[in-house]
Amino acid sequence: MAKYVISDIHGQFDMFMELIEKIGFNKSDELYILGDVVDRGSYACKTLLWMMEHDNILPIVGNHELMTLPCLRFLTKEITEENIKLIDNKMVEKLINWQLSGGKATSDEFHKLTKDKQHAILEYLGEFTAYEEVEAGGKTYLLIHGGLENYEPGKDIEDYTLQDIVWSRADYNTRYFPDKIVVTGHTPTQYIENNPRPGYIFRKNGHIAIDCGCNKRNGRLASLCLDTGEEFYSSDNNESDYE
Ligand SMILES: [Mn+2]
Repeated sequence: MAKYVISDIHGQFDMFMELIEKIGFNKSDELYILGDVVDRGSYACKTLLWMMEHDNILPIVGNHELMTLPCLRFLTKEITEENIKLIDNKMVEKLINWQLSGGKATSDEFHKLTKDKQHAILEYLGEFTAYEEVEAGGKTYLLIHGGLENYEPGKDIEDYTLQDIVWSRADYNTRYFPDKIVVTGHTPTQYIENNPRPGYIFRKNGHIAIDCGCNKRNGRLASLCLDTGEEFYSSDNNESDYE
């Protein structure tokens, strides 16, 4: 039995399946998904439906889930007088932001599904947790999507807001906890300054960054085994960049 992490799948179902095979994922393993399953790529719903069938997959929320869930909930409402009143500026702004962030792919796929599957996906997205803390290979790992905005040494993880955890960028120059390694997605390692291996897993100062930019041309999806530190990669993305 082993514990694995994967982050920022962004609708790349084939890369996800490739990694699942590479790590030999089975029933006794645990796989933590660090958010941003949805948007940009074409198969976010297919990925979510596959994840839902495995109760040893533990999803953590990313900023794209935070954008997607209220929009999909809104778009599945019937057009009634009461629901039309919900179309205020805030809702319109949410829909626009989501569309600008690659939401169209998710929305298009979602609306081809049966009502039952749509309902199951909305429910599942609502169950993603803010963070997970796990022990593996004699180490303690804190798994979050983004970073720790408003960081203070000794501050308990419970005292950060969801916005702090999900939307901010990790500060790789700051060791957040003396006794814990923080594993994050959200920032493709291609964008980390002075990274000697852009597009591959990055480790520094008690940080491990695992988003290897699978939606980018020449990017890939990564998985890390927390027990052994072994890295696994999908094949490279040969399609055009998604930004
Ligand atoms: Mn993100």
